[in-house]
Amino acid sequence: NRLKAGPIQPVCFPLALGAVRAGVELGAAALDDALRARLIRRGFPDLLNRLRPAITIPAPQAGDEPLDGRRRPGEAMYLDEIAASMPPLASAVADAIRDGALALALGGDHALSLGTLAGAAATAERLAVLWIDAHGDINTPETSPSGHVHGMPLAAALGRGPSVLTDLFAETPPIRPEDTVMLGLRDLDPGERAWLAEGTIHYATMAHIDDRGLDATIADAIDRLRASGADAVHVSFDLDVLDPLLLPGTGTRVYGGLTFREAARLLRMLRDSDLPIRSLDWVELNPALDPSGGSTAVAAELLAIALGETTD
Ligand code: B3U
Ligand code: MN
Ligand code: MN
Repeated sequence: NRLKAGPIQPVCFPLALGAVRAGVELGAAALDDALRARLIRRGFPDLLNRLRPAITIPAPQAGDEPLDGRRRPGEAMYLDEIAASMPPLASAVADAIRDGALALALGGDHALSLGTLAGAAATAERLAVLWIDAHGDINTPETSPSGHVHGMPLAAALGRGPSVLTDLFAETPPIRPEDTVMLGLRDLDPGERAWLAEGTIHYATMAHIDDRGLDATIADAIDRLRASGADAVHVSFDLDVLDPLLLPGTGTRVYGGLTFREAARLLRMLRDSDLPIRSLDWVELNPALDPSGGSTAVAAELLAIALGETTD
C-alpha cells in the first residue's frame, strides 16, 4: 500500500473542461502548495521527504470563449479536447507507478480520471477501483443531464460511452464492474440508477452508510476490493463527497456529505489497510468558489492524513 510509505509523485492536471466551470483548474497547484506548506508548518519531515516535485501536465483550456454551458441533447461537451489530452497524463501516471511511487493526480475536474485510470490499468494485471464521490460518474452522453464529461469517466473505464473515451484504454473494459466499489453517493441520475440496479457494481450511498454504520461500510469495501483478487487498487477521491458546509469550494455541491471526521476515518482505514493502492486522484477542488481558503485547507489536511500524517 503506497499511501503509507514510499515515494509520492504529484501529477498536476489543471483541467476545467470536464466540469464546464472556471476555477477548478486552479485546484491542482493550490493543493500541491497547501500540502507542502502544511507538512512544513506541522513538522512532518518524513512525509515531506516522500513528496517528489510535482509534474504538471498541460490541460486543454477553453480559449478566449467563455466556458459554454449550452449543448445539444446526447452531446458531451469538449469531448474531443478532453480525450486528446489524456495520453500524456496516463503516461505520467504509469511512469510514476512503474518507478515505485504512489501516483497522486491533483485536479482539476474528475474527467482527469480517464487518464489516471488508463495509466494505472496499463501497469496492472487487474485493476480494482474505489470511487469516493457524491456522484456516480457513470453517465454516458445519452444519460447525462448536463453533457459534462466529469460525470462520465467511470462509465468509460467500465466500457460504456463514446469510443473516443473507451479507446483511451488498452483493454475494453479495463476495469470490471465487480472490481468497482463506490462510496458516498447521494446524487444519481436516472441512467446511473438503472445501471447500479443491474447489481454488479458494489456501492454504498450515504443512506447505506447511515444504516450500516461507517466503519462496517468501509470494512465491507476493503474486503470487496481485497476479494477481487486485483493486484492494484486505484482510489479516486472527489472532494464533493464532503459536506458542502465543510467544503463549499467545489462545483457541484450536494448536502448530506461526509464530515471531516468521517472522511479522516475512511482515509486512515484505507491507508492502514493491506490493499495494493498505487494511485490516488484528489479532484474537484475549486478555490475560486471559496475565497476564504478554507476548502483548500480542508482538502490538503485530508490529503495529508491519507498519505500518512498521523498524531495517533
Ligand atoms: N451527475 C451529474 C452531476 C455531476 C457529476 N459529477 C459531478 N457532478 N461532479 C452529471 O452532470 O453527470
Ligand atoms: Mn466525480
Ligand atoms: Mn462528484
